[in-house]
Amino acid sequence: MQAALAVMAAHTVLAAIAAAPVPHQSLFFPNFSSPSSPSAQFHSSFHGVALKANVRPFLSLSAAPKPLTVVAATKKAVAVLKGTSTVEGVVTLTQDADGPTTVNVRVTGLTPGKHGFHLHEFGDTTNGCISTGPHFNPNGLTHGSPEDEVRHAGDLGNIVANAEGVAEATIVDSQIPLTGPNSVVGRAFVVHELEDDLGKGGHELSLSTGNAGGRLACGVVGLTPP
Ligand SMILES: [Cu+2]
Ligand SMILES: [Zn+2]
Repeated sequence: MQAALAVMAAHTVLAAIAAAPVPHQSLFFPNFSSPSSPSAQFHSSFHGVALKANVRPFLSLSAAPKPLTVVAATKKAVAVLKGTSTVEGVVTLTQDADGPTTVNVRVTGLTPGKHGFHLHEFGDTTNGCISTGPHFNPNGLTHGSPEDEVRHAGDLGNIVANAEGVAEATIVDSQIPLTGPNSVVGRAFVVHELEDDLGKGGHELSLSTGNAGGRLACGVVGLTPP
């Protein structure tokens, strides 16, 4: 047991040293090549006391700064919407720290009027937009409007196309973060054929999809440079 721990510790030190090479590096290699049978050579070349003294500073130095950097940064992401029709678009997402996410949408090729616009659960388009699954719904609620308490996180309501078939919108929403357990990075936007009834249409699909009809175009959310 002690031997196993010592080997693990040696690995940690080795990993840390690989990132910031020091003259002692060569001392470790004979042990690294046979980690399952720690040899006498290991103990004679490197004492337990010395290991402890080295491991702790390395761990605390390499672990602490990372989360701070990630939390403080502005996150940006993009989704390029494509489908089997002429409908296409670009959606950009920006989130400062843990504030709301701002979503800028431009979709072209639509019929004039309202079209349901959602974040669906999966970033999978292997079978077209259908494989993006249902609306992103981490809290297990029913379909609603973006303003409702009871809604899917992915419910972003409708975008409205003008007479030229172009829909442009800026949406600010707190339920579609770019970090954390409910991050939408890797999920997909879908623009629909019909208007989303926001859960209030009385159709059998109102409380699951808003009865928004077919999926015209979709795109997976991916991180972009800040
Ligand atoms: Cu949808
Ligand atoms: Zn929904």
